[in-house]
Amino acid sequence: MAYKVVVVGATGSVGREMLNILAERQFPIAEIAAVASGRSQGDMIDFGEAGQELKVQNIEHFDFTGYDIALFAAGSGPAKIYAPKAAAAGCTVIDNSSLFRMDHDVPLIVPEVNPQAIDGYKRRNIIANPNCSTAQMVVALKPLHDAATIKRVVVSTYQSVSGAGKAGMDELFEQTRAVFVGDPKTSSKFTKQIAFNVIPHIDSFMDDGSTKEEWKMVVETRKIMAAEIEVTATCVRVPVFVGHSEAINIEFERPLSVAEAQRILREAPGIMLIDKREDGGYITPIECVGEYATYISRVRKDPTVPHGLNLWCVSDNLRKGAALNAVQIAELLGRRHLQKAA
Ligand code: 11C
Repeated sequence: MAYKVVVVGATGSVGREMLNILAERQFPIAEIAAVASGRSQGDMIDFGEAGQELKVQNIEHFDFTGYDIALFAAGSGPAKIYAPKAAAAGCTVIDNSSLFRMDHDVPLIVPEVNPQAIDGYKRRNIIANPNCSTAQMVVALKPLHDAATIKRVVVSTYQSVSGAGKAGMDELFEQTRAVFVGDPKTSSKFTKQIAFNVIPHIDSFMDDGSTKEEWKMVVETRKIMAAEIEVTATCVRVPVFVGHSEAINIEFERPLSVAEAQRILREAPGIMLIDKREDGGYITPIECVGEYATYISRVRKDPTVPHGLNLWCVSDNLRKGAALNAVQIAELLGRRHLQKAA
């Protein structure tokens, strides 16, 4: 069976990656449409290796009737208006924004972690894709949780500027150039200079002093994995173009040795363990760009609690953190549901 697929927000960084990944993974496509705001109407974007070009259509006039799957990467504003319209027209929405993630009748899916939860999609015909920093973390946590039950997670993130879109990448590039040539440095996307700096602030502030990015890591992890897990996060923007990194401290209910955790991670879906205790025997963000895997390094004991481990987790935030996960959800949807309906 092949599907009629729409990518909404097709001209943005994540939308383009969705198109790339659909082609790379040879997703069974009967027809594909690229949709974006009126500003991009008529633009041509590449699809696949065979030189196919898609003409961008205006979301305001797009009719979702007859399409099977819509991958939304347009942000919460357009998702609020157009996702329910698409869903009502019979097109299953996989939305990358934060808008629907915590709605109880919308499944929030990472296919390696909670594939069974996708069955609830029929209630609204909408499936939510998690925040990038949550997605890679739960891929790492899930197999360890199955082995020794996680009680508490303390995570510090090192998030690339591409999490803030093309404007974030442009700001890092421009500021870096300005530093070298002695031009004045301006910040508009980030609250402080990002070139040669780090900023402990992603998304808006909440009443308790945490940021929404930190809150998302807590509530999304609980929704995807287990409501009992305690999570506390500090999210930091770093001058890296692509690839989010996370230092994760995990406290378990039962003992789990470093060797056993490494064996479990080596065999777990979606994970590559690169963990040699020598110079360079670990992964850095620049090495994971364009890759599918979530990389784990630096697995070691935390001797300050009865059953604790520390690890380092890196992934391409535009891929596993967004576009790849969305396409994997589409594949799962096809396997579990759409073929049965055909
Ligand atoms: C960042 N994680 O790095 C954010 C981007 O809720 O989907 C994705 C925000 C979201 O800035």
